Amino acid sequence: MRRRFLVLPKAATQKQTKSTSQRADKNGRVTATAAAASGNGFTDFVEVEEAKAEYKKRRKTQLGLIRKTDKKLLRQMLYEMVLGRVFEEKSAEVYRMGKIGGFCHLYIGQEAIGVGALTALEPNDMAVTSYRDHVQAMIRGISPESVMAELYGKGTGCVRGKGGSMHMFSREHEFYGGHGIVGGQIGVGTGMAYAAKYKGTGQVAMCFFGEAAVNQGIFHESLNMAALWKLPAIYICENNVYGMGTSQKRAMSIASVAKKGDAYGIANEFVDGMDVMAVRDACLRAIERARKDSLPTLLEIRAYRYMGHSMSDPGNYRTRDEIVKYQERDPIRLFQDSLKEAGVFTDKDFDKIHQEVVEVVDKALKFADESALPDDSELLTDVYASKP
Ligand SMILES: Cc1ncc(C[n+]2csc(CCOP(=O)(O)OP(=O)(O)O)c2C)c(N)n1
Ligand SMILES: [Mg+2]
Repeated sequence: MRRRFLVLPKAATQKQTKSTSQRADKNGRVTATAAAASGNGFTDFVEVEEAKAEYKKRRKTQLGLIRKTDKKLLRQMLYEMVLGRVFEEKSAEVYRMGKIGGFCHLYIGQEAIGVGALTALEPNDMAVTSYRDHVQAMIRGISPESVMAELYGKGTGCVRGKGGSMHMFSREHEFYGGHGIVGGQIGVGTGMAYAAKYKGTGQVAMCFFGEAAVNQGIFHESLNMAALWKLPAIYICENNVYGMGTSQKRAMSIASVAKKGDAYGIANEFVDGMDVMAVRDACLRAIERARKDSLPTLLEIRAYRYMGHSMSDPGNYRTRDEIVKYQERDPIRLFQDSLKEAGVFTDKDFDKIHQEVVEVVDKALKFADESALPDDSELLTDVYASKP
């Protein structure tokens, strides 16, 4: 029953590795010429080795955090991570069978970010994210059934089948999408934080976006306003190394996203996104800063996107070796190893969680399969367009 959790996207078939070991200078800057000179591949195995060494150094702290955390919560965190992984694997399978239409962006490899961050929030706090949203929607409490049904475009989906993969949403769960315009949700998240402050609700707003969104104007305008107006906003950059087929190293002049917070006087941290406890810890600090002092935080959380950008990605911009290298630090495996070492759970507990998850995902698939498409009468409801 034990699973290896190491999926490879079918498309990533290049075997040859063109290792560039291209490094940023101490300001995180990679020059365009250095990038160009490094050839086709942007594989940076050095980054993985550095992350391993850094993880080793704070291993004790990490085990300490686990021992201090409630066992029920630890179980929930692992459950959510495994659920995210299996749910997305199954989504890929049924997508290939033609059951899901349109775009479909999977979260495999990034589970520790969503789980570490969203389980640190209170239920009435707010969250907003990009199109890579299925797993985060479930962590916020939207049921796997209604997320899968939404993927299928069925009337029982959380957006009644009208949003699909990129637009999960639930007012009840304070989950405000699911946005397809890169960076668009950074403005929405800033507005959510502004609303919380204006109304004095005590909520904080957590806003997720990819590293490619950081080059957009909206990121800079939002951070400026959040600092100026002291908004309870937590900006989480999920740095998964790629924006579609473009490596961050080819697209960003100063590679450190976290440091960009300095330009606006915003507290910032770089976080290991393969370590769910490190993510949670950093988020708890940011949440406290937002809640108590009404101040924003920028977190750059580094993980790695195992699958293609979306289900239609040919994947010819990276090698299989590169993916396998990053998978040496698989977030689920790291967490399980730590939980075992800290004496919290055993292999038997892991098997039980995995079994539960498989049953939940099977149930979600059955529910989506058996649900009806939206009724014809829904055709013109909630549609924001006017007659010509
Ligand atoms: C404004 C805008 N420009 C371009 C696109 C096309 N596009 C969709 S996803 C994407 C890459 C985004 O990468 P990143 O922000 O790193 O997020 P990730 O997909 O890695 O989660 C691009 C360029 C878009 N949807 N919106
Ligand atoms: Mg990205």
